[in-house]
Formats: sequence, C-alpha cells, structure tokens
Amino acid sequence: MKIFCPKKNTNIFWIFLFLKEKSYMKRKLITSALPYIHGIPHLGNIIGSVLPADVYSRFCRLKGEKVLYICGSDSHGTMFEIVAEKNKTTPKQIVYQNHKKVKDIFKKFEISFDYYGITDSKINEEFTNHIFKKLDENNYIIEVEVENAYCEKCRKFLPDRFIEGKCSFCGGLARGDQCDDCGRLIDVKEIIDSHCIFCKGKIKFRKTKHLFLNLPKFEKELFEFVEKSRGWSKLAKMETLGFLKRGLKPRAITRDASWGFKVPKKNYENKVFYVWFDAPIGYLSFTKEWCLKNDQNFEDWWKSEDTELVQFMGKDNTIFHSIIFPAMLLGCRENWKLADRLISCGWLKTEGIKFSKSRGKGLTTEEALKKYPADYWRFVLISLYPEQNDSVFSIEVFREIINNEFADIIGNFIHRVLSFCYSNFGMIPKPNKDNIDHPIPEEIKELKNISNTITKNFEDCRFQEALKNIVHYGKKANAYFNNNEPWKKGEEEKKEICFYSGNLVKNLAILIYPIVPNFSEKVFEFLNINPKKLKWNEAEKFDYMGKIKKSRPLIDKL
Ligand code: B3M
Ligand code: ZN
Repeated sequence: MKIFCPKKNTNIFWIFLFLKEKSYMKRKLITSALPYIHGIPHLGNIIGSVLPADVYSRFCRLKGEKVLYICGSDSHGTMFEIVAEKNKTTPKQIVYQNHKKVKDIFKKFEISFDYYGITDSKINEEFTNHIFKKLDENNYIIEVEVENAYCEKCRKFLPDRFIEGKCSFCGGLARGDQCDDCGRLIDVKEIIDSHCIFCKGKIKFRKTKHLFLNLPKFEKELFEFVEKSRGWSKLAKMETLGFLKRGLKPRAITRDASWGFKVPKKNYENKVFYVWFDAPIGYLSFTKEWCLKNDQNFEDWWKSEDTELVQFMGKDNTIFHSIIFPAMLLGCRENWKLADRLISCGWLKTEGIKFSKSRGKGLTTEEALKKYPADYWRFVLISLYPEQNDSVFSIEVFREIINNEFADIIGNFIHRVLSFCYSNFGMIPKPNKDNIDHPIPEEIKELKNISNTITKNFEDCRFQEALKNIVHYGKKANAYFNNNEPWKKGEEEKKEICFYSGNLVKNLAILIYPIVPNFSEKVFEFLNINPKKLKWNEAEKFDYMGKIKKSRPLIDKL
C-alpha cells in the first residue's frame, strides 16, 4: 500500500502526532454486563451489552488503542436453583454445561472478548471475600433483622426470585426484586398477590438476619462521582441521578440460599452472598485471570489513571453499575478504579414484550444463527440499537433492513465497483496525476466529512447513528460511481473514477468493520489487504491502489 505523507511544514503536525500517540498509550478496559447463564442468551442479551461492547472494542483496537475487553458468565443466583430443580440436577451442573454453550454462541456471533470468565471461580471467591472483609472492617456493613418471605409448605425462606406477583407500580409481572415490565426495583413486600413459584402457596413473612451494605454513607461521594462523569449514555446518567435523588437505602448483600459463595462471617454460615454482590466483582477477577495468563500487571488496569474503564449494560442493570458496585469499591478504601463511562441502552422488544430468557420470549441466539449468518444479525441489531428508547424487532423489520440497506446499498456498491475495476484493469488503478490528493472531487470531500462524523459517532458510543451514517456514506459513494458513469468514459477518466471508487470501497469496509467484521474481511480479501495491518485512520485516505481479486456478491437478499 502506498502512503502519501502530509506536508511537514509546521510544528503543529508533530504536536498533533505526539498527542495522538499519547492517547494511544491509554489503556482501555471494556466490560459488558455478565449474562446469566441459566438459559441460552437471546437477541436482547446480545444487543443489551455484548454486541455494543464488541463494536466499541473493535473500533478502539483499530484506532490503535490498548484494549482489554472482558466479560463472563454470571453463574450464581437463585434462578439456577429453580432451573436445577426443574431438570432434576444441581446448579453446578447447569452452570458448567451452559457456560460452555454460551461461550460457543458468543464466538459464533464474532464477539471478540479478550477474556471470558465465569463468576464461580476461585479468584472471584477470593476477591469477593476480600472486598467483603474490607467493607466490614471499614464499617460499611450492617446487620439488619428483616422479615423475609417464607413458604411454609416448602419450609424455606424464599429468595426474591422464588416469588412472583403483580408489580405495585405498573401492574406488570414482578419477579423478586424487579418488575419485568417497568424495570423498577421493588421491595418483595410490595408485590401484590405474591406467591411461591414452586408450590404457588401464599407467602408469609418471618424474621431473619442479613448483612447490608450501608449505601447512605456513600451518598456524597456517589453524587460527586456521577456529577463529574463524562461520556455516559443519557439513559445511564438519567437513571442514576434519579435513583440518587430519591435517596439511598442500605441494601442486603446476603441471601438465604444454598447456591453461591458462602459468607465468611460468624452466624452467616448458612447464607450466601447475593448474586449482585459477587457478579460485578467478576470484572476484577476476570482481569486478574487474564493478567495471570498473559503476564500483565493487574494494578495497571484497576488502579491506574491511565486506564479508562468503559462499561456496557442494559438499562435494568444501570444502578448496580453506577451506584452499588462503585460504593463497594469506594468502601474498600483501596483506590479501586470506578467506571469512567457507563453506556446503558433500552430494550429490544418483540411484539411489544421485552426479550426474556426465563419467560422464553424472543429468539435465542442459537435459533437466530441457524437462520442467518452473524453479520446479518449484527447489522440489524446495531441498526435497532435501543440507544434511548426501546426498539421493536420483527422478522419483517429484519428483512427490510437487510434488503434495503445491507444488500442494496452497501453490498451492491462494493460488488459493482470491484467487478468493474476487475474487468477493466484487474486492479484499483493509479490515476495519471502527479498528486492524487489534488484536486479532490467535491463528492469525495463530502464523503471525507461523513467519515469524520462516523468516527465521532463511534467514539460517543452512538452506534445506531454510526451505522445510519455508514449507510448514508454508501449511498453517496454509489451516487459518485453512478453519476460519473465510468463505463462511458475514456481511459484516463475511467482510471480516476475507479481509483476513487475503489478507495471508497476500502474506506467503507473499514468504517463498517466494527459492526460486521466478517463481511469487511471478505472485502479486504478481494482488495488484497491484510486486515491485521489496517488502522482506523486509513478510512479517510485515498491512496490505495493495486491488484484485486474477482469479487462476488456478499449479501443475499432475503
Ligand atoms: N447477570 C443481569 C443480566 O444478565 C446480570 C448482569 C450482571 S453484570 C455484573 O441481565
Ligand atoms: Zn412454596
């Protein structure tokens, strides 16, 4: 690949390069909410956290940043007891059997984790105990006598998830401490007509002691943390400020259950940590596990100013990441890093209902991948990314987006240009000009501006907007090729149009790479470009020429 150097007549260029290099040095730790694996993830789980985090990780890597993208299976919680009971097996068995399956599905979905762990790990247990002990030493843990739900027929305390009823806010289905329909956290005592999910028996309340994280003690610090935060998604910020303004209450961190990490404290031997206590600690543990495997320094990632922590999640997970987990970390007084950016998104709905694993709603990823390749799903899901409002998925919408945008605009442009260049020159030809950068056709200048906007969209985690602009880019690129009618032109002009169009193909393939990496890699193959050597900023350049391969249509219309 031939590269043209910018004019080196000012110091500004070097200062710019220096700053750019510096920003490259910054480490980026990217996390996506840990999926519960009592079932197989559905499309809502993919769009809710792993896909946007993957798109962002791919974008940052292309920009040359040092990225560590971690995630893992959330393997505790009472749902496992329910599923195990239904399947006449143990939670442990369900966990390890599903962990393997889920990992495999994410792989097929081209999710580029640097590390995918599981919260039921030794290191996570050590971290959980450590953080608990620190919080306890620092007097942030209080013992509270509570009245908890008890089923007399089953003769046991019922953890939240074993209770169902009507949400007192919206009348929807409340399951445990959260309403599935409005997403609000609710006190199980406030659930209307609450009953035991095993025997359908009515629930009684009995006294028992639990450990609580004394959240009100963190109010001031948390306000400061949220107020000075930058680059959070609107949803994350709104939700968090609303929650803080309503005033914080202590939150239980233990449960009367048998599956989970045992609580290392006298009189609590028969209880386990609440899943939301050890799950976010998984972010630390997975980083540590990765560091051990890769000979890296763990503290660089979790205690250094030079690391930016960016966390992705669905909106129902926001408070755990913006309030509770930060309070747990602050309370250790050990200088743990808090999230720099929190990106939460709305829900992907189908027929007006949120996708839900436990209620068996929506397509599972397994089913989805049997129907169409991963890139098709990635394209559609990002196009529907519920950045601020919930969005609705249907197979008709899917078909429309694939046919009208992915196939007709992007795929078609790429195939037409490459076929034309191949049959005329066997290559992206060099135009007969001394300086390719001068003068640039007006249409190409406009496209350069669009690609700058796309870069900004990715930086801001506005992925839906990014894809919208990529499709717009594809449209404009198509127009450039069509309006210039190279097939009617003489040799010289034809060369110039093919040169620019070929570069538009390359640039488009770079811009869309974070969203549909497989697709782009096929385009790079036609262009004889090694994708491993590509950098994001090459998407603005018009300097590529060279032999190409015969292309073929990449996206089949549905
Ligand atoms: N497992 C919730 C969920 O899958 C939960 C996220 C944990 S992130 C630490 O929706
Ligand atoms: Zn019962």
